[in-house]
Amino acid sequence: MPRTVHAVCSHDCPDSCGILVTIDESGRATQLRGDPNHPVTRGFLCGKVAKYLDRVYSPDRLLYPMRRRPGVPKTMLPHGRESESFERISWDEALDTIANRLASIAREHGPESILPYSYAGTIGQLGYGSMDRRFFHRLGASQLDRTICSETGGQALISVYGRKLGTDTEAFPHAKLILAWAANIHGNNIHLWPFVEEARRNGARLVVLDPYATRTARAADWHIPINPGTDSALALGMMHIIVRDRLFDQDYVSRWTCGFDQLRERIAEYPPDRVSSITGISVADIERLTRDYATTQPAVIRLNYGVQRCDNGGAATRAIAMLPALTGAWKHYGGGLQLSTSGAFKWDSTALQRPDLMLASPLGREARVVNMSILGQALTDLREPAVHALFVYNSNPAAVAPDQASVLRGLARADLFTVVHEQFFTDTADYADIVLPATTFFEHKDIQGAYGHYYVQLSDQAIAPLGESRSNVWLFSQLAQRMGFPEPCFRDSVDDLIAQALRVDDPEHQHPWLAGITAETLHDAGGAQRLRFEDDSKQRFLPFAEGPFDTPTGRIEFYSASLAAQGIDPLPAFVPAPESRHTAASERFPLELLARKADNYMNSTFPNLPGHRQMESAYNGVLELHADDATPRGIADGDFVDVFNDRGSLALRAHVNGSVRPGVVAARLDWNKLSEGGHNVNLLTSQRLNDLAGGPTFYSVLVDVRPAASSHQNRSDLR
Ligand SMILES: Nc1nc2c(c(=O)[nH]1)N[C@H]1C(S)=C(S)[C@@H](COP(=O)(O)OP(=O)(O)OC[C@H]3O[C@@H](n4cnc5c(=O)[nH]c(N)nc54)[C@H](O)[C@@H]3O)O[C@H]1N2
Ligand SMILES: Nc1nc2c(c(=O)[nH]1)N[C@H]1C(S)=C(S)[C@@H](COP(=O)(O)OP(=O)(O)OC[C@H]3O[C@@H](n4cnc5c(=O)[nH]c(N)nc54)[C@H](O)[C@@H]3O)O[C@H]1N2
Ligand code: SF4
Ligand SMILES: [Mo]
Repeated sequence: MPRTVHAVCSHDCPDSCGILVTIDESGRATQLRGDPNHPVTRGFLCGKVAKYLDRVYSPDRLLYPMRRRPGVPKTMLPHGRESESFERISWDEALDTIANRLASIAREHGPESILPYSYAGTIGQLGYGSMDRRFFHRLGASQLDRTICSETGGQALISVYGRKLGTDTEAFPHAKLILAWAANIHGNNIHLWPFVEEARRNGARLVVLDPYATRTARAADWHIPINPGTDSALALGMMHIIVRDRLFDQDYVSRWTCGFDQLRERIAEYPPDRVSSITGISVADIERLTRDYATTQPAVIRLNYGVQRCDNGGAATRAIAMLPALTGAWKHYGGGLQLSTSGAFKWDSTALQRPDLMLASPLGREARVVNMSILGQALTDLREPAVHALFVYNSNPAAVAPDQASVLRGLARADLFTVVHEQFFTDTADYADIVLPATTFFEHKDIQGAYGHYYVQLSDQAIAPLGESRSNVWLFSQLAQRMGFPEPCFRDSVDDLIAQALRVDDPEHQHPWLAGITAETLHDAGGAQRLRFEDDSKQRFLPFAEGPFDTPTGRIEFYSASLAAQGIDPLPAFVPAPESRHTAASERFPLELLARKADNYMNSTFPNLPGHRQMESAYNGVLELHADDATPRGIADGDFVDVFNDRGSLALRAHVNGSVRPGVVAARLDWNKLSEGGHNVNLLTSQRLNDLAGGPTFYSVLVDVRPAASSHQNRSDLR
């Protein structure tokens, strides 16, 4: 008899879908579908994960450990022929080699010369950060500051509200106005869409603020294409009008916020005409948007992380986050703002990750911190303490990290010992000394929260690991034992770790929202349980309807003294990005590049699968630009072009279309080795960090475009 297992999609997506996997008698997964009982998944999956059997059972899966053959230089390898440069070894040999090399590197250069590099290949709690963190803490390795995605936005939200909470996805049908602000709902967050549609059937309007005409923007009632990197100015300008016209909620503001007087002074600097010239939005539209927003209740903002991938991104996120505090939108069910819901999941991450083990390491203190968004610098700066060993898992930095030329120069170092734990031969695996095979979420057990809903889920193991692939937990537990780490925590099982994450053995200190939730109750509930909010009997969770708030003042902070203490502007302001139309740099490189994600991939996950590649075929290797920029440069639709700045030159095909306005161009993430010329769009992005928490600036990039050099004209089409 076939059986069904509840798993959870562990890709880095707000939706964290519940998935039912059907398994036949032989133990093979034959089908998957969205869990019809999960209130947010609602029985459907996105296009990329609906085809997940193609990924799990791909003939290209890494199935056993390998090492680089002697004498083979570190460089990009031809797709499909990577294994020719590597030879198969046993797990025993792989683990021994790694343990010995890490030990000798730690002895010679100090343990901080070892750098773990991981991000969100899986967002399961155990796979994302548990045994791996214990291992690197005990080793005394450098700590990684995981800034590449959402740290700026998260810190910005916390600076205003103290916590990463937001409007419940299930409340959206009650909204009467929805602003999708830098939120590509169709592409990146599809399970919000049915709730948006329900709201619209109830009379709500959808307004999209995005420099790119996403499918969401095209389906909206109103698309406002804002100039990239200027959202702080728009939000400050909206607050200017709200205060000018006395449209703010006096009671909510005086009861729950602080810093209103300072804010009032700041917004005086943002009258509509100035904001219009910065943002490219007409004064009439700014006035109309603001009046709609401030006079409609419930009004909700779906803010996503697009705005904080700019130099001014921290301030922009702060300014936008202040809007519902000014209008009191939080009081209304269906109003407020959602950037992330992740702060509601109060896992015991100290127990999972054991930062105290750093003190038991040879270092005997907290290790130095390396910002993952400047990996290129970290690998190419050879002054001690330099990085001598790099351990990559849950990530593909050769493709996703900014300033790719610098990253690849670092990865190509013959003296750098690199281990890559992966499901596929990625752009990063090409540069490894040792490649280790990793499981997919079908093949291991985990527990997971979400950043787009409020359900805890258990992801059961659906099938046996393919080949010799092993989970992150298994790998780091084994390595710890080879290194001779005596602490019993390195022998904890997956079930032990799940219980620790939930604090099952310590109910007194369990957060009330997790009270009573265990692996068993999750199992009995069919895999998913809603967090146990107080007063949630009607499931009407209002995160910020009233205080006190978890900020230093206990109030919503328009003015942040703690930011001031860090030397950061305590109030949001518009500061133009060094690479933008507002600065002299645009005289040399006049076009603003959006180095985007692909709708049918997940960052750099999926482009190597033929079916997924086919779904994305209209955009693979494409530069989208406006006719006003193409025509004067002698570029026609379909022409090959070189897109360049001081960091590199990329060979793409021009698509002259209506997705971007004059002055803005767009291209999407792909694998380097599947791209013409061997580089993706991160060849053009920079290692400049933004204004808060050291985030990257993927969306503040200047380039120019010219017809491709003639030698490039006859190339074959993309693979
Ligand atoms: N299909 C798919 N889904 C994904 C991902 C994927 O790669 N593919 N990635 C996942 C990950 S890692 C994350 S973090 C989430 C992120 O989800 P989002 O934060 O939604 O991701 P982005 O696509 O970076 O940005 C959203 C939108 O912001 C717009 N934008 C860029 N610059 C600006 C600006 O200055 N102002 C404004 N107003 N808008 C701007 C972009 O054009 C884009 O349409 O999505 C996840 N889901
Ligand atoms: N130009 C540009 N660059 C970007 C972005 C952008 O919008 N534009 N977005 C940025 C953002 S928001 C993010 S989050 C980062 C994402 O960067 P990454 O977190 O590196 O994400 P992926 O590219 O999806 O790579 C994840 C890798 O983990 C592997 N993996 C999956 N599950 C497991 C597992 O259980 N164990 C192990 N060992 N490996 C596993 C997958 O096979 C995949 O190759 O990229 C950033 N880079
Ligand atoms: S990628 Fe997102 S939408 Fe797709 S199945 Fe996974 S969680 Fe759901
Ligand atoms: Mo991300």
